[in-house]
Amino acid sequence: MDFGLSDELIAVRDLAREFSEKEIAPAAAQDDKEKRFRKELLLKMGELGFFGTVIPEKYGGNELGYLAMVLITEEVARAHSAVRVAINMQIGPALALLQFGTEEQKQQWIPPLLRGESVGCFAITEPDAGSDVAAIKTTATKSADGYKINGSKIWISNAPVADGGLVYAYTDKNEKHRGLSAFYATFDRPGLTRRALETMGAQASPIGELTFEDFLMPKESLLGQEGDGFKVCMWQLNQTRLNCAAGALGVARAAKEAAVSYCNQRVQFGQKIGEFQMNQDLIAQMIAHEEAARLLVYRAAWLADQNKPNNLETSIGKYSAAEAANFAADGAMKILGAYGYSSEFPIERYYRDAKSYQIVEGSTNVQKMIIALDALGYRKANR
Ligand code: GRA
Repeated sequence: MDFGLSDELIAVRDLAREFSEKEIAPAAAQDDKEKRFRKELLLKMGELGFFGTVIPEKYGGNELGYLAMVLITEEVARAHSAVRVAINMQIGPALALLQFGTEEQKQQWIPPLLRGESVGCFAITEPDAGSDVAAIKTTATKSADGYKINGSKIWISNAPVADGGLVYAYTDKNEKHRGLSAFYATFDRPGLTRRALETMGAQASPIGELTFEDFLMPKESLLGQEGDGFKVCMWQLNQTRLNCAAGALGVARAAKEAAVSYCNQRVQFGQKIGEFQMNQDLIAQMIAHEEAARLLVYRAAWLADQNKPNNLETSIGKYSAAEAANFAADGAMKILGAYGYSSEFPIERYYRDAKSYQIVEGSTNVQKMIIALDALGYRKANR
């Protein structure tokens, strides 16, 4: 067992850290306040190869691997969690195209996603279908001209700004999940209405509704075969879940760092507040949760790099990292008191952003369900 990172991975992590500290962190508070999506950040991250670590060179990637992806995302999220959402919106669609697309689809759509030129998204969730993906109602009707999409998606990250993305819709409603299909749609065509939605955290990551009304896509938009949609979706979610888990590690680390630093500065009752055992208890727990989650997330990434199944390990990592982020943000809030609660300091942002990790990419309960059903022998997670 080797817990060390290769020199190459250390260099990748350091590059991502330097970039995040210089280009993302200084504007994070303002971006959050103004709900500012910075396309130029996307282009810069694209240029640095941040979206291409799990994509072959022939499509514009650099093949550094899943562990590299996780290290980059953690650094970005430590600076600003909302920006790491943008990473997932590029990598998720690119990976689904790589895994299920035709050569033409890959060549056409992956490189602009990796460069950050084409802003991506994935449209799964609907008003009546969140955790229960098979319950979605959006339909894709085939005609001579292609597929006509009708239906409404909600809570879609990047909905207000995306140039295109993965859209999941039923081509055959009678076949239950086996009638679901996956599409890569470009949004530069009639029949799509967007509506931005407000949320508690991840303010600089635009989110909203996509309503499709007779939205016609060419037949070349279909990913894989008709009926492959559920498989594509579960596969895609396994990748984006891992990336999301890495984001939670970044938030956990940022909150812990702020708490430790404050403990070493703030004096009350004649001593630094780090001297108080109740604060030490919080710091120790933060560190133990964060480090345990990190090892779990890195293990899931390492398995992916070995081409081994990692659905179970990804769920365990995502669950643990989301809890670690929330524990750390909550603990930091307690330690910083009014300064933590104040919007002049980043803790309240960490706190708001941490919450999202218990909801997105499969809620905490969905992860627990996957883990427990596997343990009980009811439904294997790695298949
Ligand atoms: O045997 P079969 O042919 O009928 O196939 C079944 C099963 O083998 C079928 O799907 C297959 N399957 C899989 N195949 C490969 C199921 N899971 C997998 C897999 N991992 N890999 C139906 O299976 P089932 O077990 O009966 O499915 P289910 O009970 O309907 O659903 C399972 C589950 C709850 C896990 C699924 O629906 C799920 O993952 N739900 C969570 C949805 C989710 O994660 N949504 C996230 C939305 S996107 C988002 O949050 C964006 C955030 C952006 C960001 O911040 O990063």
